[in-house]
Amino acid sequence: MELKNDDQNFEEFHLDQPRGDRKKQENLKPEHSVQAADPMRGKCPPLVFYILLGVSILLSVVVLGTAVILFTGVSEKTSLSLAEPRTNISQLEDITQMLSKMKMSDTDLKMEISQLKSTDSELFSEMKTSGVDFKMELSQMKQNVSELFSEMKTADDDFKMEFTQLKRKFTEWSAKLAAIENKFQQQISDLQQNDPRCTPCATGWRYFEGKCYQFSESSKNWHEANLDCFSKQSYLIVIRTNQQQNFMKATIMGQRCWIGLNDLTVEGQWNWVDGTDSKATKMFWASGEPNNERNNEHCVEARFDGKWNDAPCTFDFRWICERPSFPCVTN
Ligand code: MMA
Ligand code: CA
Repeated sequence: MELKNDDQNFEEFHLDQPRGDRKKQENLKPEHSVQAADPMRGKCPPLVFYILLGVSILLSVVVLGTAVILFTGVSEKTSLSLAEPRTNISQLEDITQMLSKMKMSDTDLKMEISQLKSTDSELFSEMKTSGVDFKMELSQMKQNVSELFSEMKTADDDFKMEFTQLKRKFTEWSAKLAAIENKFQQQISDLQQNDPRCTPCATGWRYFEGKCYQFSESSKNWHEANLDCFSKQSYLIVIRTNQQQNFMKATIMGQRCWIGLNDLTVEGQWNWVDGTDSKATKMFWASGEPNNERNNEHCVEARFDGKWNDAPCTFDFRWICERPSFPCVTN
């Protein structure tokens, strides 16, 4: 801003002086002005003067040249060296900044490491403590489990003993209850039979202990007699109790009569027609029977005295059919 181009400078410089002075100055000749001002004019020989002038001019030129050379060299040098430090300084500043930053981050890192270390040690200590606690708890639990097992074993033994006792008691009580039930049922049946409004058996059938019986009027072989009963939704009499045996004996009144027992399937294995297990019921064999005379006696008769005898199935005897009684129907 302050600097102006050469033309302007020139203008400003010459505007200070009036135009006339400038003309006068331009017209001035250096020789005339020097000659006029020099008091030594005429005293010194002109050759020496010119030599001195030449030498001084030469010296001035040399000095000026040297100065110019030096100045340009210095300025070049300074311009070069001035630019470099600037970049160097900025680089240095950058590096310093980076270093400071690095220092800071290093401090931060150190702090973080120290924190991590302390956290780690805390964690380790905690883990150690909880490990010890865990071990203790585990040991306690093991002990508890073993105690529980032992208790359970004792309880199991006790339970087994109690269960066995209970089973025995149950069997006893079941038998007693069955006996009571039987007696009770019999009493009901008897009551029902005595009740004129109750008809537990169809006409022509006799009621006895919950069942209906029909004594045949004719005689047939065992198979025909068996079929006759089946046709009447009944079966040949099955004798399970003393009462039934006595009832049967009283019914037949000394006549030979087929009952529902045979060993037709396997010799010596006596089967009741309704599937009742013959080994579980009392048998009323006559003395010396069954003898399977002539290897041909597989059906059972009640003799005149009611006792049982194995006889040939082809014999014709009277027979007794048996069937469950109807529930009591009152009008
Ligand atoms: C006799 C006796 C029985 C046999 C019958 C056959 C009367 O009893 O020997 O064992 O089954 O005869 O009728
Ligand atoms: Ca016989």
